Amino acid sequence: MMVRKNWDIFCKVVDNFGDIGICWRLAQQLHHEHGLQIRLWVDDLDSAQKIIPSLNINLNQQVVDGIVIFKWSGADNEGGPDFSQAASVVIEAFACGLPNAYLDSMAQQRSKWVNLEYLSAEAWVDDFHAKPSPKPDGLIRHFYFPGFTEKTGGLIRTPDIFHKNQLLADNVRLQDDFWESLRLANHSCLKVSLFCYPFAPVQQLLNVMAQSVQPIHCYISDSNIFAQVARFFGQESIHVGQTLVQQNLTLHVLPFLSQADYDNLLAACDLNFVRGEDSWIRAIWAAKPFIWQPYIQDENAHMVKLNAFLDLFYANYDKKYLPCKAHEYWSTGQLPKDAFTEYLQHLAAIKSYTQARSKQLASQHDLAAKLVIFCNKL
Ligand code: TRH
Repeated sequence: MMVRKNWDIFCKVVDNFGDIGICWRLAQQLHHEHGLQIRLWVDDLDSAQKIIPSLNINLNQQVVDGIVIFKWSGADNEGGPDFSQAASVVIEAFACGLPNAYLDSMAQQRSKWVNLEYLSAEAWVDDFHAKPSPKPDGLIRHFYFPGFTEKTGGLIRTPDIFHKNQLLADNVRLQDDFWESLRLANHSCLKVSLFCYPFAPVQQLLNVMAQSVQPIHCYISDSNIFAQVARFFGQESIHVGQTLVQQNLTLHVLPFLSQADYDNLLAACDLNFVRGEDSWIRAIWAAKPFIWQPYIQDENAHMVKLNAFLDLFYANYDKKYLPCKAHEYWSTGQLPKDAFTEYLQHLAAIKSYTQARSKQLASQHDLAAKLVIFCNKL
């Protein structure tokens, strides 16, 4: 009988859904594609349940889709799970910290230790990726940086996702089925998905879309921008399932979608507003024009991250100023009508460029494959 290699992934939900969103994707890919036995340790099952709907938040240990999921408190072993059996490879997601009892066990088992960092397109990532940091007890913590160049740890991507998205984007019948699964018609008009942080100029965007010369349908999932959206439509609150209309804008309020359906939504729309880390990468694989809002950081570090990405992604686009301006406006809390209108006028060209650029990135080795090779070599 083949003995599966066992890996542990530790995840702390700092804020929102990106941390668990990425850890869950990675866990599934390592298990289903690379045949690894995965235990995923999560500190916040309530948030995790949004991403893993079948998760039972009352269980400290359970198996979902072949992944063993443990609840951990993030602190030490006091009345908590058994940390005495460290895995052969340990992924610490986003420097979440590991329990002392588990670190002791890692030292005894001589576990391989990888800290998975946040994604950035900044140039320094090439040099810092895969650097080791030896500890006095003999353990070595390795810094694994996802990234856009071959020198980094790659981008999280299952092998078929780019192709799957293209199929949906090119096939009206598949799109009809998708919209029908959401109990919506496949409207023949400009479709915009909107996922962003509450400090984005949501009302300005809705206003510009309402005044657009063409009909626009906008789709928002259950999220923390409901208050702004309600205010724009002159309502006290809005709820899932509602459709709201103002001038040329029709807005559909969707439930929080499964990760697979969120991928479908991005592939079925003409323009996607995304945020954080995971939806940003999904928008790249959807290969439709997108506007990314980075997670806000102290001292405007997120703007440095944003500009590094824009420089890298749109490096060869002759009208680079269009996506760059749109991103800058969106992340600095303003959206002049003229800038957005000009962006929309060039949407077809931006789409062609995005498709080619995304395809190129999808031809590189993905994060899970590179991570497995990296850990095997340690
Ligand atoms: O939720 P986020 O804001 O997460 C953020 C980022 O990861 C950020 O980098 C990190 O520092 C911070 O958390 C702590 O945005 P993100 O990364 O796009 O994650 C959202 C997840 O939710 C992603 O996996 C896609 C998923 N999603 C759905 O599954 N269904 C939906 O309907 C929507 C809107 C999102």
